Amino acid sequence: MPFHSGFVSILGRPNAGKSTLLNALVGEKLAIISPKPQTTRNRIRGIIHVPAKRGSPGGQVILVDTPGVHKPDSSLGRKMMVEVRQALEGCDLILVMVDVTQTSGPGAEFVLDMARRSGAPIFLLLNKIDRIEKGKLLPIIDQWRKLHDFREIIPISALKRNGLDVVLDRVLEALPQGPKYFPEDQITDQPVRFMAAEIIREQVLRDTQEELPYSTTVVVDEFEEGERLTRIAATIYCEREGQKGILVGKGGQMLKKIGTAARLEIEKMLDTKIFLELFVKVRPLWRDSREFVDQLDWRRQLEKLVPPGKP
Ligand SMILES: Nc1nc2c(ncn2[C@@H]2O[C@H](COP(=O)(O)OP(=O)(O)O)[C@@H](O)[C@H]2O)c(=O)[nH]1
Ligand SMILES: [Mg+2]
Repeated sequence: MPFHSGFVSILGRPNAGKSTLLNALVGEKLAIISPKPQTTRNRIRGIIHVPAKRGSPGGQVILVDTPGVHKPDSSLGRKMMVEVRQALEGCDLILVMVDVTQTSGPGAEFVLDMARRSGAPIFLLLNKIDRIEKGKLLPIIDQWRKLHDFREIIPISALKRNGLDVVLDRVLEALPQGPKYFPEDQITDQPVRFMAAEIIREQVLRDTQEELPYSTTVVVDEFEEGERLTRIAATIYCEREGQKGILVGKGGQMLKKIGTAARLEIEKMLDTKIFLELFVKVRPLWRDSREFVDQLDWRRQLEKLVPPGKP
């Protein structure tokens, strides 16, 4: 078998387990995870280098995690859906992922329609099988089979890492012959400063409830790599004074808790000591500001630093 490679987009409703699958297949934490819907806001590439085996030169899978498919009601939501569509453009294969503990409704059909329109072959991944009895799986498979003639239907548990070898094998088989798109030491295209911002946001998601997780975003303002220490200054934006009060907490306790947990995670990721400074700012209705939401896009931030076409 010659070297196979290509772009594979994971598509599904919020909370299906898409980011968990990306992290499990790449073997590194590239995307933040939470039980709260709309945790992922950008498309995230993870690169899987499949080593050569006897008789096969291996391959490369560029897996693209996407925000959950939903009806947007803000500029942020619309931007997230643009990210989803961009991930589908020109991809070689789509993994439609569903949570088998949820009943499939119009939302699921909408996801399937989006996948169909892209024209790429579609796998169906039935996720979270660790949460249902074995006997319940067959009827679910039958029900989906009626909706579309999937190239493959694979039951998995992204969390328990069940069925993932099968997914990777089948994905590689389905991909065309192709080049090594990325060098072997690269596992993502995300800049580390964006990953640091995401790790801070993950802590915010963990420690806050109700509207706050959805009303916050994190921007890394400074990222200075020193010999012994990397200094990071970041701002957590929220929409109202009351939210700022919660994020800072009594005597600054909440912010300290978020900062400490985030620092430890970033230290693990970068394998260096971190000095992390966190600020909280109120920016009313930022989710409805197209300009602000556009500024958050790290791909755009990079374009500003390096104009397209320039090395
Ligand atoms: N029980 C179980 N939970 C899972 C599985 N995969 C993901 N989850 C959980 O589902 C929630 C959403 O996961 P996430 O990957 O963020 O979903 P996404 O919104 O599709 O990216 C998290 O709490 C995960 O731990 C699975 O296979 N089994
Ligand atoms: Mg996600």
